[in-house]
Amino acid sequence: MWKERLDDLHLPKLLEFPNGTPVQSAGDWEKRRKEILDLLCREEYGQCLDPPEKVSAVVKKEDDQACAGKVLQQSILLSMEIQGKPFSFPLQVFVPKKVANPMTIVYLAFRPDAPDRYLPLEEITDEGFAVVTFCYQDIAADRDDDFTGGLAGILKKEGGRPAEDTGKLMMWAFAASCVLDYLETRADIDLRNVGVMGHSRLGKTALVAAAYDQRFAFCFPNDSGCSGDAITRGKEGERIKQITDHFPYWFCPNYSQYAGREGQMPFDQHFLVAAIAPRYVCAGTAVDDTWSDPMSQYLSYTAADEVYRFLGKEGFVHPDRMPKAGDTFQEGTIGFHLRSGTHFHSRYDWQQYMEFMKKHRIRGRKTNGMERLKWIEH
Ligand code: GTR
Repeated sequence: MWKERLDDLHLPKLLEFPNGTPVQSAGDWEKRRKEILDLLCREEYGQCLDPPEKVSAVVKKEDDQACAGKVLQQSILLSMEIQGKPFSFPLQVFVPKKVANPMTIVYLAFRPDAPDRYLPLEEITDEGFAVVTFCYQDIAADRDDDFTGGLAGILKKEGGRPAEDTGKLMMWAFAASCVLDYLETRADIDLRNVGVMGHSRLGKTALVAAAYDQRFAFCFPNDSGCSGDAITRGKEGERIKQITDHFPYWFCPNYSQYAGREGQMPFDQHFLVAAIAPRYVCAGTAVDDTWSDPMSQYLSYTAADEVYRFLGKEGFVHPDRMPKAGDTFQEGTIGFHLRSGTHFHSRYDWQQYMEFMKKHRIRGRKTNGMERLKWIEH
């Protein structure tokens, strides 16, 4: 049973300060949440970045007849200043014409192509969603380049990486927030209902983006697994040793010290999920994605649930058992599905996420120019 499995893991507590004082009010939780985000910066993802300066956007190409005339497509170059240095990256915007004020998905993409095997663009816009997408490689290369290019080059420190140095997952997440800065200047999308989505390493990134930026009302991590939504303690498949051996640059150098010492981590991945509360998160995984370990992913949502409930939300509504193929749980603030098949961002996953977003759409006046929340105060 899920409850016994969770108890056996002896996870670090979410609703308790390090000195043992319980979290008792919403104000306490805000403090605790900051502590959690700070901890995840120091131990796992590396320091987060301050909002950029001087953000500007130029429409480079526009086609108001995309997808058989149903969609407005724009290629945009987003420019900004980071630590006094210029940085820019391209993004693609797709707004369905048939819907006024569409809900919007910021999609972190492996490739600049749209559509793409993971991004069935026409189906998504036909469902009435706007899509804003950028290729993560345009932010910082996904390889061990000694932090020489893109945003990594700008942030590079002299004399090697400090223990809490910003990892690339955090850089990609930062870019998603910059996209949201830009979206706030547009009048044609529903800013109350913006979700951030990605698959696998970009599923991990989507979680980081939503945890640190409260303007994302929805988060959709697909097959995010190790160092994403899967509880690390007792995890099958990929573990910290493998992920930090292969992809040390995704994380801060501190993280690798926990390889083989998972039980000593002052956190686990339910901290990342809980930092999104009380906002919506809906995750997907696949039975044959044993590298991600669907059961450990599920456990993380069952563990984060207590924070949602503490904040007066429904949390994770699920049956009193471990999940099986074909399960979809969408009633609560936390959604989860387990499909058959392998590691992939499939049409089926997209359908579940769009269904969830429609079901939980936040109603009310469109708020343009919302305050940009700081990622974290040090
Ligand atoms: C794997 C990695 C996983 C996952 C995956 C992906 O090699 O070990 O954690 O991120 O890549 O992004 O496709």
